[in-house]
Amino acid sequence: MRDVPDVEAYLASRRELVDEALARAFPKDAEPGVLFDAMQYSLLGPGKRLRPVLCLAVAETFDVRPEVVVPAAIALEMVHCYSLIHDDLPAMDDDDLRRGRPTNHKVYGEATALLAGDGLLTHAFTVLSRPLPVPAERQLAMIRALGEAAGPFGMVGGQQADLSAEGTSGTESQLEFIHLRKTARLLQAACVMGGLFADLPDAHRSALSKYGEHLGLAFQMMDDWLDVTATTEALGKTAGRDAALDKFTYPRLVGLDATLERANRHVADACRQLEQLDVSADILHGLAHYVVARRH
Ligand code: GRG
Repeated sequence: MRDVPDVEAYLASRRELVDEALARAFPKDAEPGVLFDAMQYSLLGPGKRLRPVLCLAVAETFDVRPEVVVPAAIALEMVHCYSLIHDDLPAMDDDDLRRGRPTNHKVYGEATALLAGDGLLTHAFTVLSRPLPVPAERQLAMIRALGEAAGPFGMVGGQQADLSAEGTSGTESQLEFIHLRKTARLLQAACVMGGLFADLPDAHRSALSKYGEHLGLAFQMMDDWLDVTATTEALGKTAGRDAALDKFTYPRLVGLDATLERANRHVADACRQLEQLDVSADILHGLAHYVVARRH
């Protein structure tokens, strides 16, 4: 029987590594001060750090030292954090609470929140393009993976589709179109980028990419499920927001139980991909299960 890895301990230790690197990402005296304050207010807030941890975990599965992976890990968190800041803006989901604290625009105003998001998005690519101890073509592939996941074929496209679907209903494949882009692509990119730190055959890269996609779809289903079942205190963001905005979600389309069942199916599919790798991938199994076990 497979040993159950201590995923909580792994998450805690790698979050610490990521948090330390994020805290060092910008010089203390950078100007204009208000912009850097706004960027760091959101970036250093208490997030789960799932995208950077996934990137580290994939690389470590192939014996890459985590310290080497840190620039890619923090670039992922910067892109994620930008998306949260913009997602919370009045023109988007108009939310007051994120990571248990007032949203960026509530503290710094809309214009600075927009710029803080822009600053994090663009700086992520500066960080990721600094010299790394990997062949240039693999580093270029990392930059491309992050750009594709964040851009119009990924998160930005998913956000537009999500906004356009408010107040409507549709088919399950239309909902999957949104979730794939809005959420899964960035989690998938985290896995692909982690794999690019190692010299792997194409079959392994493809398995890691599919693992990330299934995990990402499960993650967004759980996000929808938690929005209905968890409290604002547990989530650190306003619970019930999807219903308030009349969002097109899995609980609305198929109900709570079927949402959970589909999320578990994607986790099983994600784990099946790991069988293609020639190494033991216990932490990656554990992280896939964490996605459905999490309660915030
Ligand atoms: C370009 C103006 C402009 C806006 C784009 C791309 C975008 C805004 C928004 C992305 C859509 C988005 C926020 C999707 C939701 C993904 C999701 C479930 C986020 C929550 O992730 P967690 O739970 O958050 O990992 P923490 O706080 O733990 O990091």
